[in-house]
Formats: sequence, C-alpha cells, structure tokens
Amino acid sequence: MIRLLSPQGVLEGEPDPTLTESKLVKIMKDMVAARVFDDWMLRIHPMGRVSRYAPAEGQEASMVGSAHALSEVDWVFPTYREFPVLIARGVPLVELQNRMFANSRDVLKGHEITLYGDRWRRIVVGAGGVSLMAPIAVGMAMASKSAGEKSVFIVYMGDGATSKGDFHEAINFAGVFKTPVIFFCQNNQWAISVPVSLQTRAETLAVKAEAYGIPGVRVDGNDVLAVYTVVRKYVEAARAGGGPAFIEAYTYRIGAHTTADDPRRYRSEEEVRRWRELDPISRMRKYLTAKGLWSVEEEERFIEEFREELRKATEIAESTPPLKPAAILEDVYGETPWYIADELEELERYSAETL
Ligand SMILES: Cc1ncc(C[n+]2csc(CCOP(=O)(O)OP(=O)(O)O)c2C)c(N)n1
Ligand SMILES: [Mg+2]
Repeated sequence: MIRLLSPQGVLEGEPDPTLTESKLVKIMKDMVAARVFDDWMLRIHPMGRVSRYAPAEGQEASMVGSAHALSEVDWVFPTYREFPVLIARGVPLVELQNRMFANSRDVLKGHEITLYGDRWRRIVVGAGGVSLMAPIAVGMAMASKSAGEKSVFIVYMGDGATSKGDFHEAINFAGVFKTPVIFFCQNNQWAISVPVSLQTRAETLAVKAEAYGIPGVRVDGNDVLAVYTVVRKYVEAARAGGGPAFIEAYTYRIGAHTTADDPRRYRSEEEVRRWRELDPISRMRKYLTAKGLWSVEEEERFIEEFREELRKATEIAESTPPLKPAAILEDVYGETPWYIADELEELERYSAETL
C-alpha cells in the first residue's frame, strides 16, 4: 500500500512536485469544507428538508485528493457519495443545493435524485445503479481519444462495484483499447451491510487489474498526499497515451451508507473507533501545522465562513420556487411520444387542481 504521510502526520515519502504550499492549503480547506457539508446535510435531513444524503466522512482524502489531481479538461464520473469531489471541482454551493432541493433552478430538472452533473465542469451525472457508469466512462474516453483530445476520464466506484459485470466489461475494454480512464475505487470496507470479505476472495481489489493487463495500485485512502500523487501519476500517464489504471483507495466509511441506513445493525463500534484514529483530516492538519501552513484558529475561522456560506446557499435554494412536476419529462425525449404527451397533460391538469 502506497503511503506518504504517517497517521501521525509525518512525511515518509516524496509527494508530487505540483503540491505547492498554496495547493496543500486549498486541499485542506476542501477536506474541511466537505466535512462541514456532510455535517450540515445530516442535520437538515431529519428536519425533512432533503430526502436523502450519502455521507462521505472518513473518505475526504480519497475524494478531494483525487479531484485535485485532475485538470479542467478531464471528465469526472461521481457516484452518490462524491460531494467532496464536487466541492473540490468548484461546483458553487447554491447550484449543489438547487439540485438537492430539486427546485426550479435545478440544473438536472429533478432527474436523478441526489446526484449532480454539469457539462461546464465536465461532471457526468451518475446513474444510481452500482458500477453502471464504468462502461459509459470507457465509451466516452474512447470517443475522446479518437477525436484526438487529451482528456482523461475518472470513474468513481466503491468496493461493491468490483463485483458487478459492468465493471469487468469496462476495465477489460479499457485495457484492450488503451482508453484514458482511471478506475478510482474507494474500498471503504462496506457495500451497505456487505463487507469486502464477502465481495471477493482476492487479497486486494487492486490485484484485479492484473488480469486485464493494466496497472493496479492500492493507496492509503486516508493519506491525501499519497492519493493525489498516485492519481496524478496515472492521470498524466493516461493523457500521454499510456492507457487506463485501477486505483484502490483503502479507506473507511465512518457514517451510514445513506440516511436510510443504520450501520449499528451490522458492524461494531470498535471497528469505527479504530478507523476514526486514522482520520484523514487530522493527519493533514498535523502535517500542515508542523509546516506552519495551518492552525487551529485558521481552521475554526474557515469553518465559520464556510458554514455561513452554506447556510445562505441552502436558504436561497430552499426559497426558490419548486420545479413544475412536468419538468421531470423535459430533456428526456427528442420527440415526445403520444402516450407520454397524454400523461403530461394529465399530470399538468392534476397539478393545477391539487398543488
Ligand atoms: C445494480 C445495483 N444493485 C444494488 C443497488 C443498491 N445499492 C446502492 S449502493 C449499494 C452498495 C454499493 O457499495 P460500494 O460499491 O462499496 O459503494 P459505497 O456505497 O460503499 O460507496 C447498493 C447495493 C444499486 N444501486 N444498484
Ligand atoms: Mg463500499
């Protein structure tokens, strides 16, 4: 397992040279912002203000580190859990919250609950199905490569996704055609209530890459310097024509699978406690504080500011008028079939009468 920063925050290896001081601070801020976002969403969910949320606590280094290793021309395929990636990619909080509340400014018009995508930041909205985006990422990467572009495509997935057929078809195809795809797999130890030991008998997930003839590496997913360094290495190799790679970020999902899950039913408090000690944010905090680039006061100030920004963004999104129910069918059909048009008419009549 590749690790550059010890759990005590001591540098043990050589990070990528593009990790300048200002970049390190930006990465730290994005990780802290992601945790505040998580906390906020988990607070407003029980009030009935959002329907569902998938927390990312514990995985901030994997998500923020990988997102920062990309360039603007690269394409990102997040899952339902990658809010930290969206934050690191610069998605404005109001836009994110418009999506969460599915209001009339929702960029996706109510399609696909709690997943975000936009063309401008090259973020492809995910399908809820596990591993479904892997073949799509490979297809887009093939098209982009044959058009002579220099974009790399990163597809996020969980440990559970490596047991799905789509993943194996996608990685095989990517290997054969040397498509510029990074399969970024966060092994957070659980697929809802199913542990990794019931997903595979393989010693690691990274070894699966070997059968497809592509590089496969396991990186400490709670070490943001290692994640950034490894992802950047393979992203740039893919950009230069070296083909795909499979990266297993070894990490842990501290929270529930989603707000619809209760992990106390299938895992021990002791396991969670052990992983809390490996917290990715406190590791980076120790490292940056020792370098004189960060302090507790600075972090407190940043948290205050970010929370206020988030509160305002949530307020704006919540007070924006809701989508018209019929918007759910906009942008779905090139030419709306008659039976859908009939249903739309009925829906509009119904909403005019009852909403
Ligand atoms: C094809 C399919 N089967 C089942 C589900 C229900 N489901 C949603 S998330 C999930 C677990 C995914 O686990 P993993 O890939 O490890 O990702 P994680 O949630 O841990 O980030 C399952 C089974 C689904 N969305 N799609
Ligand atoms: Mg998982």
